[in-house]
Amino acid sequence: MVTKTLIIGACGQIGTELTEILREEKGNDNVIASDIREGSKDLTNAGPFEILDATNYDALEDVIVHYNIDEVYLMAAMLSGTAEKFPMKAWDLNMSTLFNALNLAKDGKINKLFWPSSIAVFGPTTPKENTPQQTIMEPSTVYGISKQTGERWCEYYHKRYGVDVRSIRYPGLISYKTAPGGGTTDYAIEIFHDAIEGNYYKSFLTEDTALPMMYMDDAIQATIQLMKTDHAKIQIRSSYNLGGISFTPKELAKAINKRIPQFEIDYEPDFRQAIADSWPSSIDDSQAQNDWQWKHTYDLDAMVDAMLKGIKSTK
Ligand code: AKB
Repeated sequence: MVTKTLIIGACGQIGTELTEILREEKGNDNVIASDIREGSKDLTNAGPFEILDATNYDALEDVIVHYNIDEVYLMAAMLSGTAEKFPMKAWDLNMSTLFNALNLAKDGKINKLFWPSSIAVFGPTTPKENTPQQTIMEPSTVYGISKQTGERWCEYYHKRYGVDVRSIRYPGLISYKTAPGGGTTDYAIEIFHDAIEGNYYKSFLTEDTALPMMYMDDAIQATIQLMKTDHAKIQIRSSYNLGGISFTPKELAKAINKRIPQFEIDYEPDFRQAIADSWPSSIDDSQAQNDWQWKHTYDLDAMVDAMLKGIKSTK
């Protein structure tokens, strides 16, 4: 029997592509997309869609009961850059949606929950290179604090109540189908649009700021793979490190330059530089490799080719 899946934040950067792939796998009617706002017609017309404010427990419960939902992907969150501007709003959104979903799982209304964490759980005192799964975590951003706290609660709900919650610490995610919103790693997406439109990009991070990144196809594969993994194999109930590729704005610009020789870049760091400086530059994901055989596919060149081709195809 095919189970029913609910995606919260389905119109966002990850949600859009996750909904598309899960609908291909499970059939359109078995994947209920939801968001606080209307998304693209492609997404809302292809299968069931609900306007849903997941900070509202009753509204979330109604949708879950109405569609007899088995598993939930909770992809709604306020990202690092925006969260620094609206700290309380970010805390409220990021935590209340998680608690609502965890409590519904605890009460047996859903069987499985995916919740995204981030490399933002790490902070300035964390080892920067090849950051291990278990290490010092003293995040200095509002977003990072909310994600670290969320991880603790996920593990607690699993240990105390047996909730089947699974999570990944996403690196910066790079995609062209839906614009990201308010992240520090967003430069690595903007740069492609500006390179194609005007051969020029002004980076808000310095040329040598290395950050862990991943092409969206890999991130979606990882997410679905983790959710399909046998319960007994999942050793980590806080959140799994996921590595991907690591590069600086200068290295990315050079890779774009090879394909668009006229492309030029300048650097004018803003408040997001401090956020990036507090994060790791590369991640050790051996625990995910061991527990659920994770392996990424896209390297820097493959990602750059896919982005340029993808953006051009939407013009
Ligand atoms: C952000 O930059 O805030 C996100 C993230 C790394 O979680 N992309």
